[in-house]
Amino acid sequence: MKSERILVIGANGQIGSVLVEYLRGIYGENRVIASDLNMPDTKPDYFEKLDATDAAALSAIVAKHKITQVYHLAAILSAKGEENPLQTWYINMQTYFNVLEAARINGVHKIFYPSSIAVFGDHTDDTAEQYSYLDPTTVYGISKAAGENWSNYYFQKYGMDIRSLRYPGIISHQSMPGGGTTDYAVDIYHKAVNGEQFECFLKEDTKLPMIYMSDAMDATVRLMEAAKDQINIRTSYNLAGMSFSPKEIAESIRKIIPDFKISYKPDYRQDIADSWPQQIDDAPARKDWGWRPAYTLDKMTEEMITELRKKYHLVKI
Ligand code: NAD
Ligand code: AKB
Repeated sequence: MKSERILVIGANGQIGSVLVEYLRGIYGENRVIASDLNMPDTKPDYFEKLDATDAAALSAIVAKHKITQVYHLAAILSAKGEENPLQTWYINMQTYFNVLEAARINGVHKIFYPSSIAVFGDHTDDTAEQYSYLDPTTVYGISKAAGENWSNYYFQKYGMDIRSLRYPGIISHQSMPGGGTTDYAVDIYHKAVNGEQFECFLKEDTKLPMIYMSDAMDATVRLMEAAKDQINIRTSYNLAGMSFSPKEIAESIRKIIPDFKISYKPDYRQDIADSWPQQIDDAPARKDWGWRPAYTLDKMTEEMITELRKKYHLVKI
């Protein structure tokens, strides 16, 4: 485990910025190379500036650092993706093809590919099973469904050890989301701790699958560290944390901030949310590699508010 050399692509994003630190805590600082389009202002060590649509540049970084595992996070998410569908398709697919080929050519041992609940569409029931029909309505969802199938193809054809999760909306205090339909569930906490009213772009009863960042990190590394014979799904595993509506998250916040106010002004993201399932059945992940989430909505709310109050210097630490 300690001899791994890991490349995280899209490391400046909501998940990447947390995942890099999480992986460094396990494998060691110098064994996790972060990369993204731009160097962060802090100019960190072990960072490579990379546009992952550039196949040669990506392959050179993999070879230079003798990379053994790649976590490929770079993508344009559901809401932002609809602004320029063809560009979204190009970025999401070309970067993944470049990762698959760089890994195949350079003998990378393992790849992590994040999929999403966005692969489900109008013909999925309220609860999405592992093998529910995939008819995504966004270009983002179409690219994720295609990516899942390419993962399985490279596993079948070349025996490459590619592992994947269908993440629900991820909620974090460490980082901000980057253009998804579930982003409201992070923004709402920032408004609440700052004593501001929140205007939600989804209707009050729109229930969606979500997960706390800490659970998402646990699931990701648990999947990547599982023995090869425990991995029976090579497209992508359903992953569930919790499910709630804007009204329910507001109620959870009011248990700590009683005068918190929310109003509703649905926009184009409502149609995207309506096409997604309300809940995820993740039985295969639980059975194959022992997945169990630790956070409920109220437990997450408590931690989000505590951590954001520290961040905004609203409490003495
Ligand atoms: P994000 O938008 O916050 O971050 C994506 C990062 O990718 C950004 O830092 C961006 O600069 C980088 N990037 C974009 N194009 C790139 C390119 N050509 N080359 C290199 N880097 C590039 O996204 P996130 O929320 O951190 O999501 C990470 C992955 O997890 C994505 O694939 C996303 O689809 C998936 N996912 C996220 C969620 C969620 O709720 N955050 C849920 C399901 C799946
Ligand atoms: C989005 O809303 O696009 C993402 C996701 C669920 O994939 N958070």
